[in-house]
Amino acid sequence: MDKETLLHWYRQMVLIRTFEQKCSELYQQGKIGGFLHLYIGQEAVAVGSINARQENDHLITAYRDHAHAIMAGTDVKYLMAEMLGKATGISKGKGGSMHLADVSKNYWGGYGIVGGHVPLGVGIALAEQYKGTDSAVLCYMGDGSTNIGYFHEALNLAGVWDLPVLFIVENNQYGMGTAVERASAVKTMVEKAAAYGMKGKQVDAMNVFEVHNATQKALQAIRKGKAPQFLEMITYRFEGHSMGDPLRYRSKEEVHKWQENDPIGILEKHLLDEKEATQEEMDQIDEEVKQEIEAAVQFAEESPFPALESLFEDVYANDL
Ligand SMILES: Cc1ncc(C[n+]2csc(CCOP(=O)(O)OP(=O)(O)O)c2C)c(N)n1
Ligand SMILES: [Mg+2]
Repeated sequence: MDKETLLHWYRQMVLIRTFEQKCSELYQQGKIGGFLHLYIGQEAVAVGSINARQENDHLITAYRDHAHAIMAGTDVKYLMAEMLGKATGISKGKGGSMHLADVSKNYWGGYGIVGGHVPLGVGIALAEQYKGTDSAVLCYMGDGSTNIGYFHEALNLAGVWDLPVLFIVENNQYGMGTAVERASAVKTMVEKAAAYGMKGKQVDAMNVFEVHNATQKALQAIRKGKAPQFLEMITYRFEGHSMGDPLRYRSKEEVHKWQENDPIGILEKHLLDEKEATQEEMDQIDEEVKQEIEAAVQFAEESPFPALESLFEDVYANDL
């Protein structure tokens, strides 16, 4: 992998984290309302997997959706404006944190009902199969959604019809404050794929290279007609479920253990050890990203709120 690509990945990971740290600050200032679910700690999943997609592949996810939007290629200024509920936001200020979507980039959003988007991902895959394209769907979800009926119905249908969909479970060890083993009858999420005739793999998802490699292979298999596929990304969220989560359900030692494997730290160490980049080059990227985020905040703050008359616009789609 060339230096340019590696530094590009580094920039993407830092952009996601800096965006979210800024959102946390703006939330505490009361400038972002509603719920805010941070992705900090899970960056290697979105960066590694979405860098393995073809441009005509689709993305769909749950409410922890900022990173996927950034990786889809949406300008952070439209995302920041959406966070602040402004009319210039990517969902015209009416979606907010949980409903980022950019169909021009094949990014179908951001859904708040746990597991509710999984059948939608399968539906998009059915449309592509029907049209005879080589597009696949990368359908992301949390570990908690694998205990929901939608998940099982959607996987079954995808299995029956051999649909081009890659199910990506981001196992961050918790669904709200409930540890995975307290909510799931089987220990690993990947076991659930077997019930629907699907190949699956567990991935060390603190390592962006592992994620990229596994996703690339799974997408290749899908395009060769061995659809669908399933990946369980083993990861961790460093912050609470949403804002104001006192985190009483996990120990400091546990958090510390995972933080030692910070996905950005792992990439940084790789770049330094392999002499792919210098600390100065990475510091320079950090600074550029900081400025990009500041400019996005300024754009968002200066933008107007949606007009009252726009309340009933975009409620139904007339034609797509
Ligand atoms: C159908 C449904 N049930 C319950 C909720 C409340 N809820 C919101 S997030 C969440 C936890 C989901 O955990 P997981 O799927 O692991 O995703 P994570 O938050 O860890 O990314 C729950 C139970 C909901 N939004 N939708
Ligand atoms: Mg979870």
